[in-house]
Amino acid sequence: MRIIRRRSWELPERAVTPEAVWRDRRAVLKGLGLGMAGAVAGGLGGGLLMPGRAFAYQPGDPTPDTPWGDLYPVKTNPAYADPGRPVTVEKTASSYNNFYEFGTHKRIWPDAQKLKVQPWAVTIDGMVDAPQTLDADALIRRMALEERIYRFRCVEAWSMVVPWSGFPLADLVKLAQPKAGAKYLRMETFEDREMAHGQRSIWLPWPYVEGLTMAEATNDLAFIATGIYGKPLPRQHGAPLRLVVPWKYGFKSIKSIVRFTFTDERPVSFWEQLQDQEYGFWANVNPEVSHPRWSQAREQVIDTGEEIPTLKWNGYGDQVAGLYTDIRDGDRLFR
Ligand SMILES: Nc1nc2c(c(=O)[nH]1)N[C@H]1C(S)=C(S)[C@@H](COP(=O)(O)O)O[C@H]1N2
Ligand SMILES: [Mo]
Repeated sequence: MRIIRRRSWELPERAVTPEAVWRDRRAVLKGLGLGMAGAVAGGLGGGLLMPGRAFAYQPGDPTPDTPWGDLYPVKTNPAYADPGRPVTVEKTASSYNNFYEFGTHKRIWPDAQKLKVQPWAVTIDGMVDAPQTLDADALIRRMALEERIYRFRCVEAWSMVVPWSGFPLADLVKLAQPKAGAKYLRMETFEDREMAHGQRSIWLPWPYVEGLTMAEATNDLAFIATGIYGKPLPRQHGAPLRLVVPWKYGFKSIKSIVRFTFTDERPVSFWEQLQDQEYGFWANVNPEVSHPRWSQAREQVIDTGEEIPTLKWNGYGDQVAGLYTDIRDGDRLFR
């Protein structure tokens, strides 16, 4: 067993796990006659320990078993070449992840290697003229790929800067040909309790779901990442394709998507269903609107632990602030 020391920028899990989850977890464990001792053995402390097994793959290595690897690296879009901050060290970004399907801690990368990424069916359905199911490989090959370096701000007050490869979400919307009545895009992650042990947690509302308005989904910043650091997306980052919406808190950037559904009903997202007061639908970054349990004024850079001020819209206001001028949701726009 190797003990991973917690770095200064890593909040203890109990500080960031939604209270509702904790309450429910205790209730469930009590019901099962386990109590907290069982809970700890069952993995609440698992964030600090990693299996001693030797993994052939290590963070930063080429992504194993991804036949679409020949597509990368791709050309950087000059509009998104300068994030104004140093790019996060690749190994840091790919060994500190949030992916509840594989555990509630940040060291999920070894477990996430269980994710089978081929074949991977992607379904586009709902209020569209061109409903279709196609393999991720075919979808990715159809799209014009580019690289974009984005700032990324998690609701837990840490941040990174990474070069994503992929395509604008607007291009997928074009492919789908939504009907005039479609108002939202709902996205859903895979569901497979054998592959992803985190999905055996009955207190979490699987599958992971996220949603955007059509105006958000077709904004130029909204991006489907299929790669990172010039390689196909590693499993822990949400292979084979995940959303990136850098003006919103990180939980909106749903991983390992299997379904895009166009709808006239506002989707209820995974975190919203668990704890609506803390993790709402809009979740736009704003240093002036605190999370109910911590300030959002500053963020810790995951490489260095340096604390920097958080920017409204994560610094992307020129491109996105206009999307919200007619929405009267007050502070709810920022939570
Ligand atoms: N399916 C799924 N998508 C998810 C999550 C998750 O638990 N499951 N976590 C979210 C959160 S809270 C964050 S901060 C980012 C982390 O992305 P990264 O691990 O690639 O940095 O993924 C988001 N997408
Ligand atoms: Mo997050």
